[in-house]
Amino acid sequence: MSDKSVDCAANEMLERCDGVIETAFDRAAQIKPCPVGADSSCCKMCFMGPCRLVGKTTRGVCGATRATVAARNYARAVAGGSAAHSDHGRGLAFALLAVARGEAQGFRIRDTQKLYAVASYLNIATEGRSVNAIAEDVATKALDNFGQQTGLISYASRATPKRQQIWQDLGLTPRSVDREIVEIMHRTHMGVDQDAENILKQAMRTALGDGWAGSMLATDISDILFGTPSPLQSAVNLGVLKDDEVNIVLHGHDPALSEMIVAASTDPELLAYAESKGAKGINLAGICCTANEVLMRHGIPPAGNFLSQELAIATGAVEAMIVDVQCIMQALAEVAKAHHTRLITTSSKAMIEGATHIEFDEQHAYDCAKNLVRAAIDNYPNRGQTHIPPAREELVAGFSHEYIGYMQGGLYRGSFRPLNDAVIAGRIRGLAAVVGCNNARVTQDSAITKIVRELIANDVLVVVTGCAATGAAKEGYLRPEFMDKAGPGLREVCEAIGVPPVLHVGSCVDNSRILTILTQCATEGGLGEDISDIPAVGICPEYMSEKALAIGTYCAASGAHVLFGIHNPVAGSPEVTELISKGWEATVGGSMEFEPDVDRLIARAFEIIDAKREALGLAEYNPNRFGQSGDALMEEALRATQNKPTLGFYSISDVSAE
Ligand code: NFS
Repeated sequence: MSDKSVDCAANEMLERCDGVIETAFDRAAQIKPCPVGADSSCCKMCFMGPCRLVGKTTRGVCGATRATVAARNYARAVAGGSAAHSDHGRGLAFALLAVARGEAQGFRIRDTQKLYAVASYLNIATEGRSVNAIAEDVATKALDNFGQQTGLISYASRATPKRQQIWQDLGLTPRSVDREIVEIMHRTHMGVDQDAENILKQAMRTALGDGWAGSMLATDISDILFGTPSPLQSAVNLGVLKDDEVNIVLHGHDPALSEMIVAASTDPELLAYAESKGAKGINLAGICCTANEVLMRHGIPPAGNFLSQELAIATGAVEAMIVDVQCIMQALAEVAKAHHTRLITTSSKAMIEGATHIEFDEQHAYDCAKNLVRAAIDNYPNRGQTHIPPAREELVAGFSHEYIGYMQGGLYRGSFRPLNDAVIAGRIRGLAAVVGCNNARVTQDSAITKIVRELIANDVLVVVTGCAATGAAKEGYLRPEFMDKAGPGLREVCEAIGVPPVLHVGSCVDNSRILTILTQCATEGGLGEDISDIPAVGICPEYMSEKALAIGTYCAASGAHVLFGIHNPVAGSPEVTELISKGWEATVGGSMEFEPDVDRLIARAFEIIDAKREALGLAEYNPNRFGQSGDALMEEALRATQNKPTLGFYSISDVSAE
């Protein structure tokens, strides 16, 4: 296996690019990461430095200690990540406002049930009011959550009572998204907050503003505007590109733009236009989290995850890569230049030299989307030689938290009871979320896939989001047949409910769905009274972005134990490393740990889950306890006892009895 990727399509493309087109994989090999910066031992907060706190140097010019420097760097990364997610949420709140006022061309409210649910969370009256009036109030209240100067974020009330109390006691409930981010920037300015623990507390408060406001509102408003996901089939990997159609790759994060392009791609006028240029149709595919947004709601196939973005263009088959914000490599412009691909930026917040800028404007959203699609079609005749790797894997996605409740009992009896019961009985050992990026410093998707495999083989139900979801999907882990690789207890539960053992719950902002799922498990009963009691773990094996740190931090501050791979970004300060792990565990019940060794990370995940089981007084996990149950065995037993069905049934009920 290549040390660059476990994805055969990526490896095939990398071989073709070798010596011809430079990629992130090449640059990662050429550039050694700065060891001082990697450990957060570098302080650049003022211009007396940068101060490198290494060797005998333990303080900067101003006297800042290693702990202060590491905590400030950590907090600033969390602020950056929270700002990115939350600004995305803010954009959607403005889009909802425009829709409610009839000012957003092409958009409409797709899920009124969700609008009512969100209105009720936000204490907005619905009785006897028009959908648009409710939507306008929801949007306005959502916008208040970003910028209000007084009060607290609305969704804090969606957390368990125990969690709300912890936040209140520690002063962690966010006031508003922007205020917490600004306060981090203030506190980490030269000469303000010098106390590592206090700085890290503000990092948690800011991250909670991301998780329970910015991201959660982004998810909710996306569902209101574009529909709440439910399971659907699709495919993944570079093989989803088509040789005889106009290929448009949607890359970035904002679903508002991509939704309109999905609509425009089926416009008869544009389909006819594509045909007039010799193409058989218009084919959409996604990269990064935009891919997950349009996959979850429309089944548009992802062409790949973060590290596949350059490789998609290198196929020579992409007429346009349309990008908005976040996780977009500047190098795309160079790769596009070497092919016919038009790299099109669409946000005033994200321009790239060498790209064409066609700004997306909600008031003329559909016209904008049509222009973008037309630009791609116009480029089809310029296509030269192509090479599309045949790799293409089937998948099932679309597991919103609403659907996960629904699948456990239907419309009227949907609940988390079956899941909780399965955990209590030990059929399911625990829950894990495998999330986050690719990182060019490690083999693409290697840690993600190994962790998912090991978890489900040991009866841990896994939810995935973001690039981790795409990585798992590329290896076929989101196919129902992957059930075969699950431990017998997990397999039986999945077969009974009719779901795969690895559930794709969405994009990176949809990690907020995981907060909701865990809160629902906690309030369902039997697994304690808060996220911190549940046998669950969050894992981000191949992180590279500040957003990942923000996510990890809001999960920890919500009571979850979180494990990151790659490298400890605060390794320069053992004190800060301790504060965010054992320190946070003691105060908020959750923690952040960094473990670059994948096997040790997996062992630690099981250790955390099993310790939570023990604390709840649940039976110790025993893989053989239900080892003889499950549909496959039932069929086998029935076959073996064809002439003695009664005996067969007895033996089956014996072994599956709890
Ligand atoms: Ni999230 Fe990482 Fe980016 Fe999505 Fe992928 S890199 S933190 S998973 S696309 S945001």
